[in-house]
Amino acid sequence: PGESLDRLRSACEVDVWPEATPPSAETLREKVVGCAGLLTMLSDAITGELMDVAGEQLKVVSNYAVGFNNIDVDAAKSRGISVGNTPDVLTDATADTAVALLFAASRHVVPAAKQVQAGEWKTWEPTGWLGVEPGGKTLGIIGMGRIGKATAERLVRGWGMKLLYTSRRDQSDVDNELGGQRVDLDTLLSQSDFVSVHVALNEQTRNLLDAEAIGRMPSHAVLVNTARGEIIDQDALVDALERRAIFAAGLDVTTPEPLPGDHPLVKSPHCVILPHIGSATDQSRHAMAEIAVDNVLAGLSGKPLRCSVT
Ligand code: 8YV
Repeated sequence: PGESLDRLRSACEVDVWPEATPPSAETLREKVVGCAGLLTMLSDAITGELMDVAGEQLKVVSNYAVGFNNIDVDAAKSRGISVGNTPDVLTDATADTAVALLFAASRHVVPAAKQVQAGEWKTWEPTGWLGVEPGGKTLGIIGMGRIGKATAERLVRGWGMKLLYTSRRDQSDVDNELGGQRVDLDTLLSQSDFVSVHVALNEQTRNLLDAEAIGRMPSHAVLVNTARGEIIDQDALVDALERRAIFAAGLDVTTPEPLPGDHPLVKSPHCVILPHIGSATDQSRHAMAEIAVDNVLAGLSGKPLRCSVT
């Protein structure tokens, strides 16, 4: 957003990538040479090699996102480069998106609305567009971090859902405040009616939901992912949806992004896909930009970042 960019411009020389589509890896290599700071997005792969291509003056990489799986953080650390992200300010917007996807997928919102738009709605049908209801059912949250907890709060308080979750650590606040129960992934998948994914992408979570894991879900289950596409084995998801082995899926993230228009998930009437808009509110994106700029400016002056992951 413009104001944040103006603030950056008033403090340093800024070269902005002008196109909507991200630069190729080769263009990125050319662009980073001589930069002291990089303000990056998820689509920019910031490897150790790229840091070396940039040069020794590179002091900070500031990601315009809370996730930072596009950055080799260990390589940055070993080169004394600070890495920043934008947590907290997008928690509510992303949790809202998870809830929106859960309802959209559960109630056929997208194909039903498309039918109306196409002028194909002929009559009210007693058994047309039948969906599933979350009220009082079991919600499984995979990854009880900030966004997982905000999603659980909405659905437990608003819809009286029972809560199961996976987490690397004990979270007594979640158990006390939301009646949550920490379980292993297999238990969560087999006992939840609705599952929402909120883990960061790393080597432990890549393909966490593979064919075997998805196979544990009941056939009425709805799966939502606002985290990273790579956490779900997409071929296994296509197969499960085609066989109606789960009811529906709602995805804000896919592999790759964007998915080609003829991909079976895009074509599936049982899958709602959004173009990675989890944090896309005016409020969140402005707040994220402010943190990203603060992180660049702190890094350039050798100060601790406002939000650091190193
Ligand atoms: C960003 C996100 O908009 O913050 C994240 O991790 O996935 C989104 O909020 C996206 O990553 C663009 O960089």
